[in-house]
Amino acid sequence: MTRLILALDVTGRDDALRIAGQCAPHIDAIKIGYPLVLSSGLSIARDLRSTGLPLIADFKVADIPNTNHLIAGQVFSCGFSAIICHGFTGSDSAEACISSAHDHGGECYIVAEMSHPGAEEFFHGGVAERIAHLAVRLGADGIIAPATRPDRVRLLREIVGGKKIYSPGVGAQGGDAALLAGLVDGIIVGRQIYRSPDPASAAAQFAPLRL
Ligand code: OMP
Repeated sequence: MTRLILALDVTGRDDALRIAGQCAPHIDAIKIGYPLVLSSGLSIARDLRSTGLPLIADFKVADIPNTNHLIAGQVFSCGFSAIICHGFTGSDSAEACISSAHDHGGECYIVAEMSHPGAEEFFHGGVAERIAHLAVRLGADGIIAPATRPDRVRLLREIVGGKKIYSPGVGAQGGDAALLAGLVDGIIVGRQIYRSPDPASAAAQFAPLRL
């Protein structure tokens, strides 16, 4: 089964709650980050908990260990079940997020390679592979890897083995969900769903992946 994670990057509380409510039967988790939290406040996380779905905090945390620890503590005290952090900051910073997540009974995902074209400038040449190894070594719950480059996901899968891979970049960024089926544990989809005139139907189109 490949999970469907809705990237709820809208910038209004009402839109967020409406779209989340409509999509809830067709998705497995909701990911929120700066666009929604900066526009609506962190309390939106509490409101979204009424969907009953796991909430993933995508703040791509990338600071010194102490600051990472403080950020992760706030995230988990708001009821999130997982946090996404960067790995390029090094093992001590990543470890601060992982240990905070686990102390709160949550999960931590490390960005191994990003999905946009510019990601190739720094994540290629061995960096993504090193970050994936770091995620394994530190006991992260999984990695983020690009749906826009299934060949890279395949390579990173060899490194992380049975750890989870969540993959953004389907739809608006050009990634094809069918190429990820069986390869990743979840696809992260934003605009293709929340910009649709019928978000529930747009989410329901991914139903075959979730079987
Ligand atoms: P759409 O391109 O609208 O489907 O949204 C993709 C979502 O995944 C957005 O919330 C991005 O911030 C996020 N994302 C990426 O697109 N690429 C990455 O490499 C990593 C992420 C992420 O960590 O979720």
